[in-house]
Amino acid sequence: METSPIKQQRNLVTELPGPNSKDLERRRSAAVAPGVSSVFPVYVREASGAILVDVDGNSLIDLGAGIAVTSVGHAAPAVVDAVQAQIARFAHTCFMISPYELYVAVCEALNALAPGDQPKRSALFNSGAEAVENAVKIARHVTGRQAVVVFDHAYHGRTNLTMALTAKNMPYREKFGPFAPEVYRVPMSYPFRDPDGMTGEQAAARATEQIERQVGADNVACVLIEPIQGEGGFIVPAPGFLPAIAAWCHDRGVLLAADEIQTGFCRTGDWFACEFEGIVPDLLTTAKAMAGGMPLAAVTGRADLVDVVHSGGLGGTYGGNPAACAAALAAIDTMRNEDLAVAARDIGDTVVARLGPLQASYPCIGDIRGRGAMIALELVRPGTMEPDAEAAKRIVQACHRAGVVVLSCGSYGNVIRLLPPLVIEEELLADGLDVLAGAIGEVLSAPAS
Ligand code: PLZ
Repeated sequence: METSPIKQQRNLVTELPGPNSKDLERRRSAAVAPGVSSVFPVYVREASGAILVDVDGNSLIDLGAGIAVTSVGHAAPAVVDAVQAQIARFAHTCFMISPYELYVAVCEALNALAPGDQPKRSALFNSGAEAVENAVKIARHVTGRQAVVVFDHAYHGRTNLTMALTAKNMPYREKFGPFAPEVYRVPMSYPFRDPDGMTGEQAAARATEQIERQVGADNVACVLIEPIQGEGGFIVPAPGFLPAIAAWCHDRGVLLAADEIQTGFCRTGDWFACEFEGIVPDLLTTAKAMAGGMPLAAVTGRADLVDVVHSGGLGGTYGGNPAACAAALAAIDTMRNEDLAVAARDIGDTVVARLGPLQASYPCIGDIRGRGAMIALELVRPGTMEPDAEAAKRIVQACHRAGVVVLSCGSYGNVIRLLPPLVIEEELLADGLDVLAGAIGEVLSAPAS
């Protein structure tokens, strides 16, 4: 691996946020719509690997990767080179007007990597939400059916259709309706909160029985699911749940659309989380890590389905932007060459080995779960299942003050999640986890103020 220009070490030279960040925060509040918020007002000047350098010269450990985006690391050399070279050649033509090879090459790569051996086709877009919208467009067009089934705790985006698909009201949907129709929500398999001993098959039956009763299988275009839910709380369904849902879909002519926008591209220790239980979705949405930090998203699906949509039915001005495509090819190469799926598994093992033992000392840690480099802690009030969002918030804030960026998530806001760049160095990860463990000790031992 090339040596990075920025030292992969945490180093604080001011309190956080520092004076320059505070100045920028003042400018921001006069200029930026407050509806767009930031979890921690520390402004970034540059970044490399798993280190963010702020405008005051502090080096922070990034255990969030911009929400699972910079899996190949910040400023990954191959991505930087590819983007710079492409921008100098041409930045944009619009693929729908004058096409170019990079778009085709990204679709070829996606078709080869996506689960299943059947012929596939892909289309490229700008954001995860846009990819999800297009998966639904394709599913409805192909099946001639309208209903879309989604799950409790699901997150699929912030556009009008994807707000309807997303489960949580605050902050995503509050007063932003009316929402798109023909969206139906059913229970997810949530082993920590489901009745004791409920199997994946039983949880699937609970969901499919509700679909049949409330929607009617014949009306369903697709079942849309995150194989491991991201924003909803890193919820890993019980074994057997996804295969049973897939089988139900298959038997009823319902398309299975897997949203792997957060889980995809090595994050969970495989190229895609569906692979863990051998699920082959009919449609797959991807974004985030695919392009190493450049905005790019895709729908990849069975050729016999995707080919049904009429010419000109899908597209957009920027979808498959050349620089974003160049970045994607470089990021995918990096994942392959550096075996980042294996790196993700190693990260998961390290995180669980470090944080797992804390559960014995802190009964507030109700659950530690996830797969690969996608691990979370769910916090509850001791001896209960009652979510403790306040504790999660205080732990996250303590980490931030110490120069470690961790994120919370969860329908109840009580989950702390780790999504480090997959190239994070061992010592840096160990330091980040020590800070998190220290913050957990500090917050969970102290009485709530
Ligand atoms: N599907 C599974 O995780 C994006 C959203 C953060 P966009 N998740 C982070 C926020 O608060 O906006 C996401 C996802 C899954 C779809 C999306 C949407 O992807 O690129 O943010 O549109």
